[in-house]
This record gives sequence, structure tokens and C-alpha cells, in this order.
Amino acid sequence: MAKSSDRLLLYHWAPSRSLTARWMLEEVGRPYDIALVDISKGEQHEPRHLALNPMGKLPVLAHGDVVISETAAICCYLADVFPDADLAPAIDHPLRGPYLKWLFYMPSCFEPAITHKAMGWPDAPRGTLGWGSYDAVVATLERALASSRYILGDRFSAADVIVGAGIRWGLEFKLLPETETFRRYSADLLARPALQRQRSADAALIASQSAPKSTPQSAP
Ligand SMILES: N[C@@H](CCC(=O)N[C@@H](CS)C(=O)NCC(=O)O)C(=O)O
Repeated sequence: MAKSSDRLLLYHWAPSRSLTARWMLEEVGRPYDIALVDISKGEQHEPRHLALNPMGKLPVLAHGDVVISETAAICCYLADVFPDADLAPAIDHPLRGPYLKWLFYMPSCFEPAITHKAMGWPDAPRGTLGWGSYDAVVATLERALASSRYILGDRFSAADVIVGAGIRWGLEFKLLPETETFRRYSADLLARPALQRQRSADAALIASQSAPKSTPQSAP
């Protein structure tokens, strides 16, 4: 079992879902290190990465000897291991149930629904799909946020990192309707210093990847 003081190491690439894990690390506010795994070169399928995540995917977080993949699980783990950051309702708090529901809702309903739509796959019977339908998924989220600042009301939590990342991504790629509710929620999250820190760190990382590796020497 890891101690909260153990080293946090994020296996990361930008752009990727790993940006969400890094945002969460910024919300936690503890020092962390980054190990780059270049998914454009397929490094996520090399044996040393497969030993961490047999799915060959990012993000992966190592905390001491604990290794976690799946973005929502990483966020849930960090919120629980660093309770001082106040990013999760305690296990006996009435909001713990809704908190877990939204953490699971995004990867198990939102992601497949939005992927299905993005791919233009034909509709399947509602009862067969775990997410019901794209319209039901979007309407459920919209209703939950319509009269609430965050997904749990006035209280920001790790669930907003997961819900917010999904909504921001859906808006960016025009896979979600630009409703007033989604726009307002997304703008509120964007104002958070932790998200700003992650965005500028990853923008710098992306810029450094596209920059020429060495400066050409001047002609004699
Ligand atoms: N269910 C995973 C999905 C992770 C995922 O699909 N990551 C992508 C980057 S956004 C990846 O690593 N793709 C590389 C590949 O599949 O080869 C999560 O939520 O963390």
C-alpha cells in the first residue's frame, strides 16, 4: 500500500486523456513527476508500458508501488488518498453515492454514447445498450447541471474533473449541443487555476514536441 508521501508519477502524453489525470493532480496540489510515453511512436505498446497497463493505453499513475490505469479510477484514487484536498465526499457522506455515480457514468454511459455518435454507427435497441441512447445521456447530464454549479451542487469534486473533461471535449469536437448549461459549466471549470496550470504545462509540452530538435548551424 502506498503512503500519501510516496512519489506520484504520471505516464503521460499530450494530447490524450492523460490531460484529465494531470488536471486532477493539479487539483490535488502535491508534487508529481511526468514520464512521457509517445503514443505517436507506439511506445504504449512496448513491454515496459504493457507491464503497467496491459491495455497499452494512457494515462497510468504510479504512486509508490500502486499502479492505476483508467482515468476515472485515477481521479477517484487521488481524491481518496489525499483527503486534505477535499475533492471527494467522505464514504459516509450522503453525496458519496451521487459522486460515485457520476464518476462511473462518464466512462460507462457518456463515452460510449458519444463515441457511437462520432462514428456514425447505426442505432441499436435502447434496452441493449448500457447507455440507452445518446439523447438520454445528454439530457440526463444537462438536467443534472441545469440548476447546479457543479455536478454535486455547490461542491467541486473529482467527479467534476471527469464530467467536466468529457463535456469540454464534447463541446470542442461538436459532439454535444452548445447549450447554455454546458457552456456555463465549461467556462466555470476553465477559470480554475488547476485547469489553467495543466493547460499551460501541456501546451508547452505539445509545442516542444513540434519544435525542431536542434538549431541549424549558421553558414561559415
Ligand atoms: N478507458 C481509458 C481510455 C484510455 C485511452 O483510450 N487512452 C488513449 C489516449 S486518449 C490511448 O492511450 N490510446 C493509445 C492506444 O490505444 O494505442 C481511460 O479512461 O483512461
